[in-house]
Amino acid sequence: MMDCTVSENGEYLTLDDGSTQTRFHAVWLRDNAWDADTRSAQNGQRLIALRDIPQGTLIRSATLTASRLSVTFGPEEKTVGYDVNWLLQNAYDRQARARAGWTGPGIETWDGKLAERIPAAGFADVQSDPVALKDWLGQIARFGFATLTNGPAEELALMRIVDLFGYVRETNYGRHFEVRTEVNPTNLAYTGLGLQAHTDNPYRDPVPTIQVLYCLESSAAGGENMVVDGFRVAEKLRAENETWFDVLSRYCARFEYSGADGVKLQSRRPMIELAPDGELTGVRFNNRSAAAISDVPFDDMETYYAAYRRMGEIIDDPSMEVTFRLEPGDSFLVDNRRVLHARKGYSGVGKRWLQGCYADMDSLYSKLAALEAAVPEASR
Ligand code: NM2
Ligand code: OGA
Ligand code: ZN
Repeated sequence: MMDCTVSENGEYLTLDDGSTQTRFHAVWLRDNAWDADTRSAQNGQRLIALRDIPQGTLIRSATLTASRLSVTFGPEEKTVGYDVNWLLQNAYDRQARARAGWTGPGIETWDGKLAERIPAAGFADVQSDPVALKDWLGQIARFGFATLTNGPAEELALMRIVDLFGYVRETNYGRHFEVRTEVNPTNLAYTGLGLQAHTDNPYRDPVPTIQVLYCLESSAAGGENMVVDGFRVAEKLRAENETWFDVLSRYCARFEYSGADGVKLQSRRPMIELAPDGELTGVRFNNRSAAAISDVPFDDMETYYAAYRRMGEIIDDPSMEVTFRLEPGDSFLVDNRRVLHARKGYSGVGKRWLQGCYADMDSLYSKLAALEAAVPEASR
């Protein structure tokens, strides 16, 4: 039996299910009212601003009937109904996290052993089946990458992938770009060189949060792709040496690209990015585009370089990587804030040709959430 008590001064109330007490402040409850004067019935957007809620808002009374909580607020003398389950889902009565570098429950970090269960789907399935699409997007949210196989070996087929969940992020490289050996390459990606595992475009702010790479030809020897979980790399670095994790998250690195006429992209961001509450939100790592590091104080620079070196060693450790070879019609998508991608060098007879483009994770999460709401787990 759930029980509700209001604190003496009316500043908060407590829901008690017999084992857990969950407190909610008066101002928080009032701000999260869902009555027709507070929220638009058409689109759910909030109609009021905080200035419309009196400063000294308090709880006059609260009554619980089944899963409905009715709260009367003063000085407005306004009564609002709440779904208790909604309140518990949005509860915040917990201790602040002590340790930087945490990830939420929706994230599963991985190493090379993920090779046994590479997140994957078939091109035709995600195009035609919303459940298959939901599962594929869900794997990207959880693991930060997934492959998609057996698509058409047709130019611009990668756009049909982006169309499933979002929008292309156009850049100086175009709406899409051709990844193949060129005579005067404006980027080392457009050569047969191997590329160390990296995140793309760290010199951009914000970075594109998705990259899609789609294979059209792969008859040349070599050119396999590898992916590495940058979040697992950060966790490993932190476990080995907390100071190293700290310098890479506290100080900004710098990145730069000016390989084409009229382009001079520059950014100042840490290699390990944390939210203000310590959540691990991103990794930027790209040897080709790292600029002079000039934001680390002299006294910390040696430690910074030791940390940077070790981060690179962890990234290069074969036990951290998942390797696959794209055949024409195969593709993969990475969360470019998290998962690093690499390729082996290729040469000799035959050709290798990929098309790539950027997009963003916000619309992918949105599509995933909408599909989850439309195709509930239980109905599968
Ligand atoms: N390309 C493939 O971030 C990078 O510079 C990697 C990006 C040229 C769009 C290559
Ligand atoms: C890139 C890149 C990898 C590949 O274009 O950003 O990393 O497989 N390419 O060619
Ligand atoms: Zn790349």
